[in-house]
Amino acid sequence: MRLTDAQLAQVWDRGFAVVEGFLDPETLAAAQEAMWDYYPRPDAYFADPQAYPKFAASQFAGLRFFPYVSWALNRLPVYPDLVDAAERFLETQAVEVYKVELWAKYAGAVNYDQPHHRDFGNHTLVVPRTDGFLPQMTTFLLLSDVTELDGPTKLVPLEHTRHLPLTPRQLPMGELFDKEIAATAPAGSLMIYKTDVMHRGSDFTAPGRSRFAMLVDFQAKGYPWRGKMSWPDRGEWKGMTEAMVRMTARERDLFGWPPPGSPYWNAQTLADVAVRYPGMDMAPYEEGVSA
Ligand SMILES: O=C(O)CCC(=O)C(=O)O
Repeated sequence: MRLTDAQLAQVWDRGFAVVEGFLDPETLAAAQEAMWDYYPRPDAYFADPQAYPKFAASQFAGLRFFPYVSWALNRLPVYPDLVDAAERFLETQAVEVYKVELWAKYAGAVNYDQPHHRDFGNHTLVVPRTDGFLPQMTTFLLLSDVTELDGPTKLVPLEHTRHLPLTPRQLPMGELFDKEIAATAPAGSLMIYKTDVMHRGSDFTAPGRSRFAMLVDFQAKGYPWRGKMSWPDRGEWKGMTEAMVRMTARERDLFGWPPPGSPYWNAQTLADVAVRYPGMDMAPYEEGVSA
């Protein structure tokens, strides 16, 4: 679903927006099925939580990082309406994906409650500009229904925090809990928020519940003090070759791949990249390259 201008304006004004019905049903169903390559289905987990001790190691033990073994997951970060939202929010076509995480949480594995914090600490070496120049766009694609019982993200509208200094990024536990809004929404919804927004993970409030989401973050290209993941570092991870082959030239560009017309492309690189990525359509990169 294409975001409306009003929804994007809400991210600016309030700091976050929740868009229900964002993913189309086919994309959502395929991604949900593909998650079980990484995680136990809730029935299996809750039948014997002791069989999955790794989820008890920390709140972050359920994180799995891009790329994934299936296209059904790898295509989510380049979902056209998500890229469209990023281009419009960041006000440039020169955008990049700088983080992709899949996150599973299971009730009782660990206490998922967090204090309110701003995310910029590990998204930039400096601080966000408070006038909105060069924002980053952080998102959660909900892959399971998130009710009040399911550990929803809780966010504080900017009107309550604009006066607070950017540092320290974290408030004492309990502070601003009276101002927070729970991002409850059905599977397939999108939550967008800015990196200066106070928010927190919350714990499940009933047993036998689970929460699954993919977090995809975007920024304008060209500012090396910002970022989180290095895609070349994951070049040999399972799934990366298929992901790059199946993406369009535009979608690869979101991961830093040289675009059509880049001086990188010559007869040698066209031939050798085709060998590294069997099946890739190299035609977009051939223009202007002499044989
Ligand atoms: O999982 C969530 O709902 C939010 C987590 C969060 O804010 C964090 O770990 O920084």
